[in-house]
Order: sequence, then structure tokens, then C-alpha cells
Amino acid sequence: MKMSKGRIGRHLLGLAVICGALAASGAAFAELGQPAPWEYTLQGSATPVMDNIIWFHRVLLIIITVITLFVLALLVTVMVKFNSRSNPTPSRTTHNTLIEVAWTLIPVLILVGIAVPSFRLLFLQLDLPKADLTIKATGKQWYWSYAYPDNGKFEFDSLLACDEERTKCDAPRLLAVDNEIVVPVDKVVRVETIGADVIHSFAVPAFGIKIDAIPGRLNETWFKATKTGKFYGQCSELCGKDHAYMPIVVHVVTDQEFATWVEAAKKKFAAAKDTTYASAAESAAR
Ligand SMILES: [Cu+2]
Repeated sequence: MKMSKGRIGRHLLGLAVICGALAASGAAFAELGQPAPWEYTLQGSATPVMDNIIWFHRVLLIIITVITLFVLALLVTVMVKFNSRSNPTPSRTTHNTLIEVAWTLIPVLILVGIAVPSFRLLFLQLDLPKADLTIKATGKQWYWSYAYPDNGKFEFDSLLACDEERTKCDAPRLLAVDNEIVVPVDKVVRVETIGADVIHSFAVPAFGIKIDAIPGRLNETWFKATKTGKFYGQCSELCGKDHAYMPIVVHVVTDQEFATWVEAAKKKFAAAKDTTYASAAESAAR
């Protein structure tokens, strides 16, 4: 089958329009802070770190697309112009200094060009700014415990909630918890993570954070949520049979709402202290 150049062009244009429409609809249906059906891009951003991750991802995608198309064009040219039928007496050229220098130097320059924003992003993620509050997240088989050392030293367990009663629960499947992390908006939150039994991983896609919670070692990361709402994450290190059932929910609220929540939480979790899984395990170990 032979296709004219014009027809190929129209097909490619059609494909590009379909891809563009899919990308636009994917973004439109996605709700901030949670996964969406048929989503294939990154989750929307709610922190400066995630803004940077998305930017870097897009830049890399453009670079690798251009490189791939370039290599494809070279391959097609070789196949069409230099096959034995169209080029029966091949050239005996073995070296070309200019091309050899170019194919060494250009990839080096591309890699250096990628390294600069890559390191800038790494430093942004790993260089903790001065924190407004600290949360300690302890990964356990198979739930999370959170402590608020700066706000009254209360702690609580956060377990998967309302999975059997899907109809009563408006949270996304397998992502709701009974006790959510509550943090104020536009504040730098330091997250310390540790594992109580095996390695877990604390990850919230919309914040661009994912950090292992390792027994005997305190890890830390940070986020500054710039939007209010609920942001869902999951344990991201295979940690045993119920690994899929230990979600993370961060509820970002205003300063006022946070202060009110802290007061209520102090009372609620002080009363519940002896009945939490964390405390029960601790007293059992004593
Ligand atoms: Cu896990």
C-alpha cells in the first residue's frame, strides 16, 4: 500500500489531535490529590517540589522524544537510501572526524544540560528548609502511626477505613483512613519517617514525596502544601500481606482549622492513648 506524503501528514496530524485531546481530558477529569480512571500522567501538583518534578518530567519527555525521532529518521534513511537495491556499490568511507566529534560531544552536552536542573531538583528535595511543624510517621504492619511533637506530643494510629461500606464512603477506593494527618496550608512540614517492623515507604504523589521508613533509622523529608484539600498516598515499599491496605491521607486546612483540630486531637488521642495499636504494642513489649 502506498500513501502520499499529504495523506501521511494528515494521519499524523489526526493522531496528534487525538493525543492532545486525551491529554487534555486526562488532566480535566483528574481530581487534585488522588488518582483518576485512565490517568497516565503525573498527579496534579500541590507543592513547589511537585511543580518542579512535573516541569522536569516534561522537559525530559521533550528531549527523549526529539532524540528518538531523530534516531528513527536516521534508521529510516539508512533503510531506504542505502539498502543493496538502491545503493548497490557502497562507499568505502570508514572515518569522519567531524561526525565522530559531534556524536561524542552533543550527547555530553545534552547530559550536562539535563544534569543541571536534575541536581537543582535534588537539592530542593533534600535540603530541608526551616520547618513550621514536624510530623513523625511510623510505618507498621499494616498501618501508619503519626506523632505531632510540636503540637502537644499526641500520637494516633491511622488505619484503612470504610472499604466494606463503599456506598457510604466518598473517598477513593482503598485510600480512606480513620484518622487523617491534618496540616496547615502554606507551612513547611517536616516529615520524619521510621519503620517499626519492616521497611515501609511514605509517599504522597501530589506532594512529590516518597521516602522509606526503615527500622532503626530516622529519615526525613518535607512538603509545603499550597492548596487545601485531601491528598492521598500509599505505602510504597512492599512490606507484607496487607501492604496494599495502609493508605496515607493528608488533610490540608487553614491555620484556624488546624488550631481547632489540634485542640480537639489533644483531647481525643489523650483519652484513646491506651487503646491505640501503637501504645498496645508498646505496653506489650514492656
Ligand atoms: Cu507497604
